[in-house]
Amino acid sequence: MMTGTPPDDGEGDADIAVKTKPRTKRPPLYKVLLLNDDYTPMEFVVHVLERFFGMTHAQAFEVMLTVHKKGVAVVGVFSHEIAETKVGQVMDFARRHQHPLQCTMEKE
Ligand code: TYC
Repeated sequence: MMTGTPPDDGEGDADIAVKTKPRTKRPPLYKVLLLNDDYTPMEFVVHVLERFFGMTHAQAFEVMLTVHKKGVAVVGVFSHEIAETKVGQVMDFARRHQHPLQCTMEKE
C-alpha cells in the first residue's frame, strides 16, 4: 500500500519550465466526388463542373468522361465548409433539373 508523500528528490519545482512544441494544426481536407449514373446527360455534368468547380470546357469534358468510364472521380479538394457547400450546390442543381446526379465528400 502507498501512503503519505513520495520521498523528496531535492530538486524542487520552483524553476521548472515545461516546454510544449508550438504545433500548428492544418485543417483536414475533403475530396469532393462525383458519381456516375445512367441518366444524367453528359452535357449537364460538363456544365456542373464548369459552373461549380471552375473548370474549362475541355477539363470538364475530360473529368466527366472519367466519371462515366470509371464510376467516380475526385473533382476537387477543399476545407470541410467549402466541400459541404459544393456538394450542396451540385445536389440542389441536379435535383432542380430532375437528374439523379450524386455528389459526395470524404476526408482525404
Ligand atoms: N453516364 C451518363 C450518361 O451516359 C453520363 C454521366 C457522367 C452521368 C458523369 C453522371 O457523374 C456523371 N449519360
